[in-house]
Amino acid sequence: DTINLQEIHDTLVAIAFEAGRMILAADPSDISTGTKMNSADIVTETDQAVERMVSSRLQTAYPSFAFVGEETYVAGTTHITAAPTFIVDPIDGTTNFVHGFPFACISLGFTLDRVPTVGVVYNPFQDLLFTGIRGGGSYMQRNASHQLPQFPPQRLPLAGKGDASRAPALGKLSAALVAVEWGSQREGENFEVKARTFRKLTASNENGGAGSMVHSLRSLGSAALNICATAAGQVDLYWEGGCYAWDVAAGWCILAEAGGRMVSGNPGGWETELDSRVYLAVRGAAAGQSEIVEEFWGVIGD
Ligand code: LIP
Repeated sequence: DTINLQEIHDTLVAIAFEAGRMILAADPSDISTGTKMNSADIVTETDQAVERMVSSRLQTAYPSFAFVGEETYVAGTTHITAAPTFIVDPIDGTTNFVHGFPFACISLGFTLDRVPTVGVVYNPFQDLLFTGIRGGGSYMQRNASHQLPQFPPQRLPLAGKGDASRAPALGKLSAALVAVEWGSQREGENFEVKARTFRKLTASNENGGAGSMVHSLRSLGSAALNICATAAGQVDLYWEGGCYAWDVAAGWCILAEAGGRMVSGNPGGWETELDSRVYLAVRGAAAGQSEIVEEFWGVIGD
């Protein structure tokens, strides 16, 4: 059987809009059912309800495909294989959702041979949709669920941010806007590396700091939206150590189709895997961006 990627894309977009309606209808003030690792690692009943809806829709539409979801993942037991697989984060940005900070999304990825092949990321608070199909480009659409003719999908990267088919110039690290996240891991060496890296990226060179002094750091609170912002060219880089495949699978396809690249957040990892946990997303065609990536790896490695 040949797999119809456009049909999968359309199915995922319809599911994303349904999930968006559930997320907007939920009351974030009284839905916290508990935490996972610590008080910064939050899960809500809405995360679980959205994942149940998504998995039942996908099970009906594509009964033979595998499904990996954040809320039903079992460490050590759930594996991403070469099979056609949906990789789903029902709410990426749960902390934002709980606080009513309007940056949260549903992230729906589809992989073939472990390669991100379709990606749909939808922020219902902004009605903002990002989509990508491998080989077919990636797009951003405003007022997406209303399908207003004055808001057609815009090809990524956005105008003025390069051309996905060429290698657009991306300056030095010191001219970059960089997305980072604190994540939910708040102790030990993992925390120290984050704190040290953020400091080195922002410290002024003039005062004897070892930093590259980027333009600034941004933490949107959603890995998937950070990757989409990188694909659009709204930020130049996004670094995080501690994500899972469901945080990145959809965005990965969207970024690659915008001419960007996911590499390892650890120095030297030009080739990286969906479940490597430590990522650096880079906008622009990867071939032209080795300098800024090496510069960033230098900051981590110091
Ligand atoms: C979270 C991300 C957040 C990131 C965390 C985690 P959740 O996902 O969106 O930006 O820092 O590592 O992945 O728990 O909201 O789905």
